Order: sequence, then C-alpha cells, then structure tokens
Amino acid sequence: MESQMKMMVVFGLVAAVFLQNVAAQTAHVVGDTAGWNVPQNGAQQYVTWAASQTFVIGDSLIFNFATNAHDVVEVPKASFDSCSDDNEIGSTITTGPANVSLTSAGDHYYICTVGSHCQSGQKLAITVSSSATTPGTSTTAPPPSTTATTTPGVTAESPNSSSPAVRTGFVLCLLSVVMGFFF
Ligand SMILES: *[C@@H]1O[C@H](CO)[C@@H](O)[C@H](O)[C@H]1NC(C)=O
Ligand SMILES: [Cu+2]
Repeated sequence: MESQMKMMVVFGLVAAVFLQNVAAQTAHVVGDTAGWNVPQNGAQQYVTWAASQTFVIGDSLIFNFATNAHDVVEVPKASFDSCSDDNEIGSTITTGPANVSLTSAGDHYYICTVGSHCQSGQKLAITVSSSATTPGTSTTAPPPSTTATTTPGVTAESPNSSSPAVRTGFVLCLLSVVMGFFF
C-alpha cells in the first residue's frame, strides 16, 4: 500500500516536470501596459520590468510601439551603455509591434535609436537562461530508475493527444501533493 503511494508521488513529480516543459514558451510584453516608449517614470522603468521577468530560450519579447515613433535593435553592451547603434546585432526593427525571439542564452541589450530616446531610458537589458528551471525553484531529487520505464509512455502520448495527457498529468500531480500529506 505504502509503496503504491510512493509510486504515485514519483509519477506526479514526473508529470510536473512534463508540464513544466509543455508550458515553456512565454511572450514577454516589454514594459507591460506602458509598452516600448520613452519611460515616463524615469530610466529605471525597463530595469525594474526586466527584473520582474524570467527569460528562457524559446521565449519572445513583444515590443509594443507605433511604427515611425520608435524602433528597436539589439546591440552589444558597449553600444547599450553609450546609447550608440554601433555594431548592431541584426537589423533595426522599425515596424511595431515587434516580436523578437530569444534564441541564445546570456545577456541581450536592446535600444531605441530614435532621437535621444535611449538616453532618456528607452533601453532594455535582459539575461536569458538556457533551461526552464528558474534558479530559485529547482526541482528536488532526480526520479529513481524505476520511473525511467514510465517516462517514454508519457511523452509518447503527447504528440497526438496533448491536452488529455496534460490533464492527466495535472490530476496526478495534484493527487501526489494530497498524498504527500500522509507521509
Ligand atoms: C512571436 O514569435 C514566436 C516565434 O516565431 C511565436 O511562437 C509567437 O507566437 C509570436 N508571438 C506573437 C505575440 O506574435
Ligand atoms: Cu523611441
């Protein structure tokens, strides 16, 4: 009986990891409702916004701005610091809204090259991490070897019947949390 419960808990953990992978992609709306503009609340605005987000490879940045009023381009740190468009990475996006995919880990810097907007704080620095696991919420112990046989079954079902698999995983995950109280 007890080993059966433990198996359920382990399966729930596997399902939780599976769910985390399914929900990996996030579209980050830069500045939230303020969009991509000259910050009205000081140059800290995009620094504060970036700190509130967790960026992972596969996510995207949505820069909401009116075409011709602003633009956005990725630049190296030196250009970001000096608000210059030297050594642009890729081409300047002049049509809003802009959808920028985050395809590599590390620091990325974006500026608006219109007028003195960058000097006024229309600049964004972010750090992209390579895995969906956030630093503070890493998963606990690795699953025991007995679960290795159940994992392919879970993933094999996902391409054709994604939502039932997700729902089943969610139910099992909740079940495992409930059962956790009995240990
Ligand atoms: C942005 O682009 C990515 C990758 O092409 C896509 O998956 C996502 O749906 C797009 N988001 C929006 C809001 O257009
Ligand atoms: Cu601008």
